[in-house]
Parts: sequence; C-alpha cells; structure tokens
Amino acid sequence: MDIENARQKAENLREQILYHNDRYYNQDSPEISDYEYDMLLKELEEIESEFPELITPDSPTQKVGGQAGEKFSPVEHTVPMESLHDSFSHDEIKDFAKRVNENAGNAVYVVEPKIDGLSVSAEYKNGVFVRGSTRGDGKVGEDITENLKTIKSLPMKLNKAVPYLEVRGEVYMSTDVFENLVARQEENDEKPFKNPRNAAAGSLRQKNAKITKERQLDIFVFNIQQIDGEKLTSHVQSLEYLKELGFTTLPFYYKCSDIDEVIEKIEEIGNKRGELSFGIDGAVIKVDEFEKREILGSTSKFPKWAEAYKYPPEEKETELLDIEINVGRTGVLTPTAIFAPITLAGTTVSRAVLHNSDFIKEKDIRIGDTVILRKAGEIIPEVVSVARHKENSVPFEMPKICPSCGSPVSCENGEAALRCTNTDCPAQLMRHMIHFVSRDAMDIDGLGERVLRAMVENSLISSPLDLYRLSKDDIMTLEKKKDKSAENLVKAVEKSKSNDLYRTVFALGIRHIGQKAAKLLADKFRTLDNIANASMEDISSIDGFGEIMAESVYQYFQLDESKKLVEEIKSLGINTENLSAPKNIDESNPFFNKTFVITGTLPNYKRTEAAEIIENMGGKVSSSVSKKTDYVLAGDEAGSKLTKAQSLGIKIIDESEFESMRNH
Ligand code: 0OX
Repeated sequence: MDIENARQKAENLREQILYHNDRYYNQDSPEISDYEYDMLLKELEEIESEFPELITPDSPTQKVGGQAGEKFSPVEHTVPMESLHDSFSHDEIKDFAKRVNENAGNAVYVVEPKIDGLSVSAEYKNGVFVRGSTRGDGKVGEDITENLKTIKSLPMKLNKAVPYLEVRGEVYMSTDVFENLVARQEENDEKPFKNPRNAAAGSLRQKNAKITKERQLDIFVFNIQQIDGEKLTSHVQSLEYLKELGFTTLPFYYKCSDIDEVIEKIEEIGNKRGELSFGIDGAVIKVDEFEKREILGSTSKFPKWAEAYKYPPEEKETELLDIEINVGRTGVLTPTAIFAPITLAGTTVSRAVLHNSDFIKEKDIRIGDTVILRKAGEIIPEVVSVARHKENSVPFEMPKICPSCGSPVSCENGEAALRCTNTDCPAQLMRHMIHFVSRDAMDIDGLGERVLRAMVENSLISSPLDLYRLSKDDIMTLEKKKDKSAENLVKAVEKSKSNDLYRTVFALGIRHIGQKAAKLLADKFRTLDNIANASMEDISSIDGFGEIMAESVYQYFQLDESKKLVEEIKSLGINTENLSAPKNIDESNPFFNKTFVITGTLPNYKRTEAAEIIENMGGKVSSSVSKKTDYVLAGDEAGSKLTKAQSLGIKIIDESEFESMRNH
C-alpha cells in the first residue's frame, strides 16, 4: 500500500470507528459486533504502525472510546483508568510476553476473565463509600455515585477503615437479569436492549437512580487504583486483600509461571464462557509483580504489563426444529430457523433469520439437521453451517403460497426473495403498521406490535392513517386500555402530526428508502408534494441515490394509491414540510442544492466552518467525490479526492473562489 492509499484508508477507518464509538459508548446502541469493531481498530492500528506519520492526536487508536457526557458532573481520575491492548492470536500473546521478558525479566502472570460490562471507579474514605465514577475517556469520567449505591454487590462500608482507597471494577448485568428485562421490555412494547453490556450501560447512566436499582446490576472489583495505609506488592495479594475488605472480586483467576500456562488458561476460560452467569468478551493477562509493572510502565493509552485476549465469536451446535415463514412489510417471505434453545455469548437464543431460499439452498439447511450457530457481533444469532443432516431428511422448499393470506407468491426479476402478490395481505399490513409507528419513522409512543394487533383484530384500524381517526373512546374499547393510557395514545398520535417531513417519508415504507435516504429526499425537495411530483432525473441527481432507489421512489408516487395517500396525509393535518431546512435561504444563491466535497487544508477556514457555511446556504457536504459532486473545495495538500475530481471533470474551486461565491 502506498502512503496515499494508506491515508485514505486510515481516514475512512477513523470515520467508521468514531461513528461506532458513539453508538457504543454514548448511545448504548451498537450496530456492529464487538469483534467487527475490534477488527476495524486493528486494521487502523496496522496502517498506523506501518505509516506512523499518519497518526493523528485524535485518532481512535490514541484514545479510550467513551466521552464524559453532559448528564452527570465530571470526575477527574487522578490515576488514569487505562484500557487494554487487544490480541486475537496466541502469537500476539507470545509477543506480549517476549516484550515483558526483554524489559523486566521472567514474570509471573495472572489470567482473568474479561467481564463484558462497564469499568467504574469507587472511592472510600475511612472505609466508607464516598464517590463513584465511570471511566469516560480514562482521564475524566462521570459522577455516578448515586447509581453505584444501588448495586448490592458493592459494599458501602468496608471491613476495615482504610483511610483512603480507590478501586476499579466492572459493572455488569447477569444473563438471567438481562433476559427477564428484555422479556418485560417486549411485553411493554419498548425497544429491548441488544445485549447485557448495553443494558448495563443504559441502566447505570440513569439520572434517576431508582431505575438503576430496579435493573439489579452487579460488580466485580479487580484493581486497586490508589490506597493509603497499606503496602501491597502483587496483583494476587491485592485481589485477596480486596476480598478481605468485603468486595466481590473476579470469580476466578489463574496464577501462571510461564506463557504456555497462560495460553492454556486462556483456552480454559474460553471453553467455560457459555456456562457463566455473566458475559465475558475475552481474557486479561496481567503481570503479577508490582515491581515489574513499574519497570514496564505504560504507553499513552495502555499499560505495558497487561494485555487482553479477544475470543473469536462463540459457535455452538443445536437441532433445527422448524423453519417458520414470516411475511414482511413489503410482502417478502422470510424464513426463520427455530431451534432448540441454547446459550450463546451470554443469552438464550432459539431463532435465527435464514434470509431467503438461496441462503438455505447454499448451506443445504433441512428441518431436523444439527446446525452450527454463532452470534454475529454478540448480537444477532446466525446459522454458520450444517454439522449433520438428520437421517432421511429432505431439502427444504419455500412455500408456493403466502402463509398469511394464501395468495400466490412470486419471485421478481432474478431476486432471491419471494413475495406475496396480495397488496392487502394482513401480514404485510401488520408489518407496515409496525414500521409506520416505529421510533425512526412516526415515533408514536406506546404503540407496539401488541396494541396494533389488538386494534386490527377489533377492526379499529385497517391502515396506518386510520390511527389519526381514532378517538379516546375507540381505544378504550380495547381490553386493558385504561382512561389514562388511551388519552396518552391519542396525544402521542396527535404529536406525530408535527413530525419533520423525513419521518413521514420514511414511514411510507417505500422499498429501498431508509431513514437516511428519506432525509436526502426531504432536504432536496422540501415538501411531500414536491417529492411526489419529482421527475426521475431530479430524484436520481441526489448524491447518495442510486438508480434502484430513484426508480423505487418514482414508481411509488406514480401509483394511484400513493397519490391518494399523499392527499389523505395532508387532509389529516400531518406536516408535509421539511422543518429542518434552513429558513430564509435565497434559493438563487450558487450553493443552493449543490453538493460539495472539501479536501486539503484551507488557508483561513477550518473544514467544519466551511461546511457550516455551505449548509447554511442550502448546500450539502459529502465526504467522497462522485459524479454527483458539484464542487470540490480544495486547500493545500489535497490528496486523492482532488485527483478523483480532476479525472471526473468536477469543478474545483479554491478558497478565494469559494469566498466570491459566498458574496454572489
Ligand atoms: C475486565 C477487566 C478490565 C487494569 C489496568 C488496565 C485494565 N473487564 O474484566 N480491566 C482490567 O484491568 C485494567 N481487568 C479486567 N479484568
């Protein structure tokens, strides 16, 4: 790889990692598995170690991911809460031991499970708990004293009145508690947490500590950060001392005298991971002797005396009991594997999506088979392969008719997906309604699958827009709907009328149009009428829109039913204008509706400042150059984006041309 390619790749990786950091640390809602995340970080680390000149101070490789939020007051960590460097192979562990040996001589190691939770600090004065904080970025965390007080396994008073003590531990949610919580959330039509770690994070960073208490979190303490009045010389000694003080320390750990034993123990922990009552995402290897730790020291981010080992995703066998067919919002028949429940990466799973008939054919999955399962990113279970066919089993065939309404199914031009041909299919309607009210679409609180199903079954509604015609009395005819909750529902429906346009566009459920595409449409056309009347050329000129998406939008609004729907939406008083579009824009300005890419260093503006100016004038800023880019604003040392723009014949402007456009 040459440096220019490396620079581009590193930039791209950083952007992805920062996005996923935010989903994981700040929103408690990851989109990819920890393993996939680790692989992105590892790739970036490899590029940066080959080209150290590409390292930037704000690179995710230089910082711990979390950021102290604004909800809680900040706590400065006098002793930094460092993170661990990750290894993914035995060779990397051996390299770690080699480095230790070279610098500090033969060491004794301790191997521990790496608990998948949140690192916290707890401080005690004269044996009494006084303050708790999150790790944050390692230097500054958030004050969560009240929340930590609700954790039963964290002692509020120690067995000895140590003058001052700061410990570090991992707060986690046990698998049992997590499963009960998810069951309750599903019952109440709330969005369930994706995994125990996110549940723990979401429960701990609660302003209302009562909620934290209900969530029954636990803690394992594994480190002394600071202590007055006691001299300890090794990790094992400090773990034993913590136990004496009354802490729940890690449930097991192994003292090893050489690296082969370390690797043996890592594997032993890995084999145990399915049976534990808490989730682990690896093992931690630490030098035991504090004297040697002193010698080894730390990098800007990691201690050199410790290393994490991350296990590859856990795989397990189970029996495939059935293949269930579900009908989606767009009529697609999706096969789902139903298998004998197993615990995988900390939670019980019994279903996995099988995508389509090609997926089933390719893996030759048959009912009764023993299949190998894995969790993609410790989140979604997937069938990896068939271990053994059952005797006399037969290949699986997708149904020829819709399992919901009995209409024939069809397969569109070469697609693997089978679709129900009946547009009034009740299963499609249900899915469409669930999508319509969902958080990213109309965001109507208190309306989940259960309530919607009851409304359909009681003939209160037969389309999503019928929701806007419901009265409180109508809702109260439903079983279990009391006065207050019916009133709240009417209010929530009413509130959704003022949603921004992109939500309504997304809620329509146009094929291939996700929330991001809906935003692009709303930004470009500003009103629902404009979108509905847009030409194919206008739609496909949007940066970020491919032919398939543009065609899908255009065809959708050509249908008579869609035209009727737009009129109905307007007559019900649902907002059809883009509320987030900058107001009072002079549409004749040269930035309006134009797509810019900014590259290189501008003499007088930061890139973010230039981007803000463009957006305030009604233009858009994109991170990559394509045919749809209108202008590339290039500063000094502009690299590959400039070259690409030149090869595509895109207009390139410098800062002074940019300024004269501003003063048009
Ligand atoms: C865990 C865990 C996390 C101490 C120095 C750097 C990291 N998640 O279980 N961190 C550490 O060690 C710290 N140990 C652990 N067991």
